[in-house]
Amino acid sequence: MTKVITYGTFDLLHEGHYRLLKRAKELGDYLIVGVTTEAYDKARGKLNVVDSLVTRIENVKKTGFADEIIVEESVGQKVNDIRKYQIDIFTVGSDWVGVFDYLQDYCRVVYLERTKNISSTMLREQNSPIHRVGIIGTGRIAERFIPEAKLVSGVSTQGVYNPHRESAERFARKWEINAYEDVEKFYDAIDLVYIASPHETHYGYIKAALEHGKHVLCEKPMVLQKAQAEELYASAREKQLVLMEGIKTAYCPGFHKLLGIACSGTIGSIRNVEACFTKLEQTGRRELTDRAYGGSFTELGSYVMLPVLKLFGKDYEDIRFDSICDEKGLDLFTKVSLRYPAGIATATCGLGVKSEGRLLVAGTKGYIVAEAPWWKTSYFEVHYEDPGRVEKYSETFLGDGLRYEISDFLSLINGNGDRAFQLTQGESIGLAGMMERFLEKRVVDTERLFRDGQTEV
Ligand code: C2G
Repeated sequence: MTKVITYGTFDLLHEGHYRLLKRAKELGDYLIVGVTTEAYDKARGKLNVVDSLVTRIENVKKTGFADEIIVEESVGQKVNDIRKYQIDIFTVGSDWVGVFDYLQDYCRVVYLERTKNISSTMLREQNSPIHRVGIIGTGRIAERFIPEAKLVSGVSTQGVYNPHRESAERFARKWEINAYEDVEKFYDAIDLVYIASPHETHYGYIKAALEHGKHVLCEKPMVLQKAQAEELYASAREKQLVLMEGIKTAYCPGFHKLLGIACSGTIGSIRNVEACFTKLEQTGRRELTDRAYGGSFTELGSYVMLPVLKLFGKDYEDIRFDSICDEKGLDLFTKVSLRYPAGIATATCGLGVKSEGRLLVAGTKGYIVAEAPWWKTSYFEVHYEDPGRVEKYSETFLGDGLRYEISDFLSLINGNGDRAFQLTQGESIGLAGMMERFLEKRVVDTERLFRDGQTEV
């Protein structure tokens, strides 16, 4: 008798799970299915699991393919189970290719092809359907999205759209999803859109996605003009769709904890915020070659402006941008100085100048400091006048962190979720306004640069 084992969460059971179990059963005579516990899913960083363990076991049972169902509680359990149940074949979907090769010392390992097309609801009684995601853009950020989305239960990446067929196909092959060059077919196959195309294309794509009735998660900077942001949010509201700007820091638990402490009065009234994020970029990259929309502020400004907007709001009295630019007029380093009625702030970012990346929030009783990479907030300290008194805070930041924003996006779509510290629409509009002011100034400065032959503006 050939004994087969497979494992999974099997949340909101869908065709992908069903087909996997069917083919797993066909590999042998006896199929054991391991269903993960809530605690194990939490430990491996899976968010948003909706169904209870009991419901998930029931759903696996209903498929009729499992001869035996066991519970998976920890990371090392697979080897023990394979020995204990004298397993011949371990199988799992091809989205895990390579990960379980180490089990080859104990049994045969078979990766079954992942199911690319799933419908939004498989079980009729299911209240929460699976949201099928379509990605627009095939660049580096889009690459990061897929493994992170896999760790958010309730979403399935269905396909990618890129008007350049070859890019779409290359990307789709790598991630085992569908490639679309026909935009209508793309929209027919999905429920929500993740936009990770070049900045200046966001506005057009968001508009079209909303017109097709899709919820939108768009990478920062969402748009580069205030009026565009206002128009898009109004359109989303009118169509009862969710439009969300993806600045990953804004959705991660450590940053929320930091904001909570800053707003609690522990450090008194906040008077100064300083945020810095620099990342030396290779020459030749779009960020340093795109004269119209590249540069450090469009690339990193959203991160450094985020704590300023969160702590002081969007109604500044004065804003000033100072940049160091390259010979093409692209900013390699930008410092934004803001004055508010009760405080001051500086937000600094760089692609061609390295500095100490830190977030400092100074108040009348103490200060909070988070060192780089504070934008993936996992640790910060609170200091007071007495140098011996230091409070230390840690929080998990899992993987690349996109899972938090995807999870929050789903919460918004499902009409729930704690919105205390996430990015608000008003802040997102405020950011678009800053991008607009910055780019207007840069155009003027660049013209002057070329007129005067200067390199610094
Ligand atoms: N699957 C699939 N096609 C999809 C979605 C999922 O073939 N469109 C497969 C997965 O590859 C996995 C199984 O269905 O083999 C269960 O998927 P999940 O419930 O998402 O569980 P997962 O996180 O993949 O658990 O120990 C846990 C296992 O290692 C994998």
